[in-house]
Amino acid sequence: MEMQEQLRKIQQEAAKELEKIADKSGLEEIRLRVLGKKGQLTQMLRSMGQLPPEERPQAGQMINAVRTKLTEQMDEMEKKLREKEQEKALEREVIDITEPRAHTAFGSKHPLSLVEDKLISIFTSMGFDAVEGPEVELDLFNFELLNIPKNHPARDAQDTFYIEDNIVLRTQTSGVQAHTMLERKPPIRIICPGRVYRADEVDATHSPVFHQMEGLVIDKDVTMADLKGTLDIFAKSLFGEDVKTRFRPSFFPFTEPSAEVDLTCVACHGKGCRVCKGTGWIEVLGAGMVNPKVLDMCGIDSSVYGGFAFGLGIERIAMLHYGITDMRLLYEGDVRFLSQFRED
Ligand code: 2U9
Repeated sequence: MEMQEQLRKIQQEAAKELEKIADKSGLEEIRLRVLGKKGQLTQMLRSMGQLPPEERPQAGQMINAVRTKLTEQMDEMEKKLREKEQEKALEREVIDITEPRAHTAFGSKHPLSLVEDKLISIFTSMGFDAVEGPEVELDLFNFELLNIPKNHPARDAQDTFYIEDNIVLRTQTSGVQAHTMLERKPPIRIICPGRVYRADEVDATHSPVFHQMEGLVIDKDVTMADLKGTLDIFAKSLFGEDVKTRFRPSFFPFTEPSAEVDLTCVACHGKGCRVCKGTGWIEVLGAGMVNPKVLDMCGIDSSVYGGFAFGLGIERIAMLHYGITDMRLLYEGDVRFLSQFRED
């Protein structure tokens, strides 16, 4: 077969095959068969030696022209294949931003933590420091320094969990205030939130473990009006501007005089309802002027300094605030209950 004819055939066949190939490996196969070391064109170049010398340059030119043309076509095809592959990859990786996301369960703060945070925020904004202390406490700090004498019923094992003869699970956070008075000089303005323990049976309003926040202010010239004013601001910040406070005489060993502090009912605003048992008032705090005996025992000169103290149960505030009627819900960890308190 004449060389020209042969070249034309190689080119035509290669072009035809190129149109049909689907991927890179197909392309490489043709490249190898036509342009490779043992390929058709390479072999033709080699066999040029058999031609008469005068025909060789022209033959070489013709072969190289075909080679150039085929190389171009193959490169072109390679480019097309690469583009196609990229398109396919983009299609595969496309993200449907309208697709609903997988369900994610978000956690939420416990209602007691939410209330404790709120109480801390109200009092720190009035200049109080939040202070914490040990839950396992010496008799000295839990009772003695608070003027709760040896024969007092609160000390009874019926009411208090004893670890040893003179070590208890604290029944109130007051020990933290006693520690602070022995460590710091007045003026002292602190709140002490935390877990406390009492030997109570579990029911809708009692738990052997609950949470308290107590407050203490020690300075010169502190009066009961300061106590009343502080608790007024507290009550309004917590439950709203229209809330009023009412003091009723009471008794605590660590304060004298002492008072039980009522707020106008959060549910009926004082009209009378089931929550306040028709009275329009709900008992929320205990409070009083710090007993001078307590001041002196805690290293503060009661002839120079005076102060007030108060205490509240965090569970009680949480139940009033959220309308929870059974305290046990606060300890059961049921997510159906807890997830209602998401704040976002
Ligand atoms: C020191 C001096 C005085 C803390 C106070 C109360 C009144 C009070 C109760 C409220 C409900 C405890 O959670 S509750 O059961 N607390 O009524 N607590 S005055 O007085 C102190 C504390 C420490 C050194």
